[in-house]
Amino acid sequence: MFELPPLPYAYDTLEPYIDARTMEIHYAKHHQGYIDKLNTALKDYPGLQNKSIEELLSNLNEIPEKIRDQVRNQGGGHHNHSLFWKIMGHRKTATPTGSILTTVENSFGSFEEFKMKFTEVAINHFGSGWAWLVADSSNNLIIRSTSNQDSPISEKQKPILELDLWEHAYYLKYQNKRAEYIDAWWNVVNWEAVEQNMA
Ligand code: MN3
Repeated sequence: MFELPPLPYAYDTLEPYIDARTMEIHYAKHHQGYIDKLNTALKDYPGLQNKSIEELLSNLNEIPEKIRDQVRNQGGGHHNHSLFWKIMGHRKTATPTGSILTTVENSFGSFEEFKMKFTEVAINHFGSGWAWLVADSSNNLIIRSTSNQDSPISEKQKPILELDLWEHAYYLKYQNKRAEYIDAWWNVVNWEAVEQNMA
């Protein structure tokens, strides 16, 4: 059965940009909730319980139709949040350096250009979902968003950087002001973790 992975830092580590209360509810309640519901969906499918979350989401067509939506939504919720915690943390560098910076510059012109485009996609995404930097199968970098808890890995894209756009990620501190949340979030991106995702 799937379990909540440890949060790699304390609830208040991302203060003041992301507040401790939001982190606690988001991690201990929302993420745990996706895992509980995923486990419930897989209860009668021991063959699927042995698969990794990546395997399940990469092959949604092979999931029995009866639980496919649950695996897509709850499994996606589990996987997306697991990735999201990792790409945040105490920031060591204000902007990416080294190979990730070069790759971003090659794909988007400059880091500022990349940041602007990603922010625009995140602000303009309608409703709940995620903003992403992904690599496609030819290793092209793409900025996109997905709805609900849909994962790019279901479309053979590799997640590199992601931002939770659900109101539960920011409502306590920012209410309806998604743009302010996004602006603050750039301060807690852990570029070393993002670079590892790119490798
Ligand atoms: Mn969330």
